[in-house]
Amino acid sequence: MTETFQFKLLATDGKARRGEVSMPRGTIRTPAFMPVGTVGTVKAMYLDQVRDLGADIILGNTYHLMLRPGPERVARLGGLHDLIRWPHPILTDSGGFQVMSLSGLRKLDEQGVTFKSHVDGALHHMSPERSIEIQGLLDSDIQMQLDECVALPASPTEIERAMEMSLRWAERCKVAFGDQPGKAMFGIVQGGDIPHLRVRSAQALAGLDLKGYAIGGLAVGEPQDVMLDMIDTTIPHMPFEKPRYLMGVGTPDDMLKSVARGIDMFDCVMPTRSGRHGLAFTRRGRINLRNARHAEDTRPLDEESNCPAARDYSRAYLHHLIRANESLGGMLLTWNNLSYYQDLMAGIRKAIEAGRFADFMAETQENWARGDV
Ligand code: PRF
Repeated sequence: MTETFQFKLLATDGKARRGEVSMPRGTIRTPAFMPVGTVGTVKAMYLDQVRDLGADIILGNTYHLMLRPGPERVARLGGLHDLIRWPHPILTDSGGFQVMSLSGLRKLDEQGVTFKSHVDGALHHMSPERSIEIQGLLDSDIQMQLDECVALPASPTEIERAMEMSLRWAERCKVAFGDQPGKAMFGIVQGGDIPHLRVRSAQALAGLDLKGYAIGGLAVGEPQDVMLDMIDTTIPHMPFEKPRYLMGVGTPDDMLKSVARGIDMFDCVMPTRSGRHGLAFTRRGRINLRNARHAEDTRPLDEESNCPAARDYSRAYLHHLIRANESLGGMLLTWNNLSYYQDLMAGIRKAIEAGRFADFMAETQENWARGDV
């Protein structure tokens, strides 16, 4: 823990990095996976459990929290950390991406976005300055610039327009954020699947000297190899001594391949959302507990796991709970999945420290391929 926001690189192994992001509320061991706590809850989990699994930071969403319960109310209630009982670091996404995916978007221009709430249909406006103001009211430790993320495929003109506007919004967010030594505002590289636009975006953001940088606009409909190519194109133009965050990614395989390319931080709804839908991530790959073949399988998901959800409950029972739509089914599978994701990141960190990340990656992938029989 430190008074100021800092990033320290502890070890590298090829392009993979082992580091620490420190701030007054705590230290994030990187590579890190941030569980998604959209509306102030990591769905189906107690935050004590999330902490016990090894999470150093969780993510919250400006868009959801501005609609409900509202940022001014959160501030009156003592800030997001106190409200949800998570005293450790919180990163908030800025809202642009969620406006795009969830609301009836009404208007997007240089000023910001006007959108219709998915909760009650009311019209709201969010500018880059208001996004930062909201993230401040939430008392978020790592705040994201407002950006425009274009779903792929998209036309080069559209991708370029959105990327250039996101750059101008980054400057406005930087001014709005000002000087807050214990906190950080990250810029977001956009540019779709067009290499020279990615380079332009990364270089211009690097010139703003922000405390960290994200890669956005990926995992939005393109194949994995396109995503990995864009990461390869972008990273050489991102500052080496700042944390790099790949937004909304991903599967365990996406994360291994991205760490291999120099990514430090991830967030994704996959372990939580797919857990509630009956999908389990394990050392031996994915298991869909809805499938009838599990109906009388007395084995646990993984007898070697430290997580009770993985170790102590039969697949037959998990299958029954999921089929019967019982909340315990989603709770147990979310617990299993977040445990798997955090264990994977811990394994990655250890492997980088030991200089054996490539071997760790190959072994992990072999185990997935071997399957669970
Ligand atoms: N921008 C923001 N949040 C995001 C994304 C983005 O491009 C993505 C893309 N995968 C996920 N979350 N602000």
